[in-house]
Amino acid sequence: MIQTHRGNRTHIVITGRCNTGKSTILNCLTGQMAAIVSDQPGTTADPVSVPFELLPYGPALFYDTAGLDEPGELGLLRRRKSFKIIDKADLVILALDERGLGSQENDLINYLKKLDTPVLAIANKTDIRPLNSEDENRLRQLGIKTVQISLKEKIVPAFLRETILALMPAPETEKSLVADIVPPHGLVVCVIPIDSSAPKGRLILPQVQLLRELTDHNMLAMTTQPATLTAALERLNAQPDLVVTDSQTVLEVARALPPTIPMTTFSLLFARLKGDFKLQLEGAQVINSLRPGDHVLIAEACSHHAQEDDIAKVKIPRLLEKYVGGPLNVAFTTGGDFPDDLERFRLVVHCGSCMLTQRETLRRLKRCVIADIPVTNYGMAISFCQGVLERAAAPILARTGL
Ligand SMILES: Nc1nc2c(ncn2[C@@H]2O[C@H](COP(=O)(O)OP(=O)(O)OP(=O)(O)O)[C@@H](O)[C@H]2O)c(=O)[nH]1
Ligand code: SF4
Ligand SMILES: [Mg+2]
Repeated sequence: MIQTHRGNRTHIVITGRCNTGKSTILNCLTGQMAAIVSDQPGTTADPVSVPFELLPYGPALFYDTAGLDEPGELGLLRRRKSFKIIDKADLVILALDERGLGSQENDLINYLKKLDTPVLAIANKTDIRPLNSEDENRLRQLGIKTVQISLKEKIVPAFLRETILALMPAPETEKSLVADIVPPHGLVVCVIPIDSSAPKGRLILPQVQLLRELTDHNMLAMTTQPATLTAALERLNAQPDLVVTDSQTVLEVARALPPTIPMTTFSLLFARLKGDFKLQLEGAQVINSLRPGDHVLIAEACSHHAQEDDIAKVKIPRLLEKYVGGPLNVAFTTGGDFPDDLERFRLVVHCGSCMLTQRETLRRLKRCVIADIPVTNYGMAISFCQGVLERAAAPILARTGL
C-alpha cells in the first residue's frame, strides 16, 4: 500500500480541559488504546498522534493533547505545545464534560474563529450530567455543532462518526504549477543548481513535482545547471515557453536569458500552488520600506542541519541587510514553531512550504494577516532584493488573471 505522507493527512485535534475524556475520545474513535486514560488530571502530557483511515473520507491524523487548564509552569509549556498542534488542525474536537464551558473554552473558541478552523464540541460524560442548556445555546449561537455522548461504555455512537465526516474540510483543490501557464505541449527549461546544499543523488520535491506535472500534461522538459543554460538554449530550434529556476540563481538566469523568454522561480510557482500569491507578492514590496534595526522573522517549515551558507540563516539575512543598508533583527523558526507574538515583526519571510499542505500554508498566512504583518516567501524576497521579482512574477500574473 502506498503510505500517505503525514502532511497530506487531514489533521483532527482533540482538545479541552483535563479529564474531559480527550484520550478516551481518541481511543474510541480510532479503535486503539493509543493514549493512556486515567481519572488523574494531567495524564496526557505530550501530544499523541494516530493515523487513521476515516472512511469514506480518506486518511486522517488524530491528535490527543494535554489539558488546557493544567496548572503551573509545566502546564503552560504543555499548552504551548498543544497550540502548535491546534494551529495545524483542519478540524478541532473540543471535549467538554459536566463542567461545561469555561474561560479556557471561550478563549479557544475565539482563537479558532479567527483562524476559520471548524470546531465540533463533544459534550462527554452525559451519564454524569448533560450539558447545561445555557452552554448548549451559546454553542449554537456561535455556529458550533455539539454532540452529547457518554463514553463510559467505550462505545462510539454512529451519529458521532457521521457528524465528524460532515464537518471534514473539502479535499484540497488540485492546482497546477505551470500547466495553465504554458501552452499545450510547451517546453519548460528547469534550472537546477547542484551546489553544496543540493541533496546527494536526488532532486528536491519542487523539482520532482514540476517534472512530474510536465510529464503528466505531455509537456516537454529540459533540465540544466545555470552554467550550461546558454548552451542548452543554443541546442533548441525555438525559444522555450518558460524557464523555471531555483531562486538562488535567479539573477544569473535573468541575466543569461533574453527578455523575450519568460522566466520565473520554483518559489513563485509554489506561492501560487500552496499559498496566496498576491499577498506574498505584496509582502515582498515591504522590503523597500524596511529600515536597519527592524525585526524580521524567517520561518522554515521543516528542520534540517544548518549549512555553511544556509539560505535561511545566512543568504536571506545577508541579501536583506545589503538591500536595507544595515543590520536587521532577524529571528528564525523551524518546523512546527511559529511565534505567538507576530506583531513585533515588520515582515515575515516564509519558506516555500513544499512539505506543507495548502491548508497549513494558508493558516500560517492567515496568522500573519490577523496580526497585520506582511508576509512573503524566500524566493520572492531573494528576487526582490536582486531587482528581478517583477520579471519573475510576470508570466504568472499575465497568464492566470491573478
Ligand atoms: N463517567 C464517565 N467517565 C468517563 C467518560 N469518558 C471518560 N471517562 C473517564 O474520565 C477519566 C478521564 O478520561 P481521559 O480520557 O483520561 O481524560 P483526558 O481529557 O484525556 O484527561 P487528561 O489527559 O488528564 O487531560 C477517565 O477515568 C475515564 O475513564 C464518560 O463518558 N463518562
Ligand atoms: S517545506 Fe520549507 S523548509 Fe521544508 S523543504 Fe519545503 S521549502 Fe524547505
Ligand atoms: Mg488524556
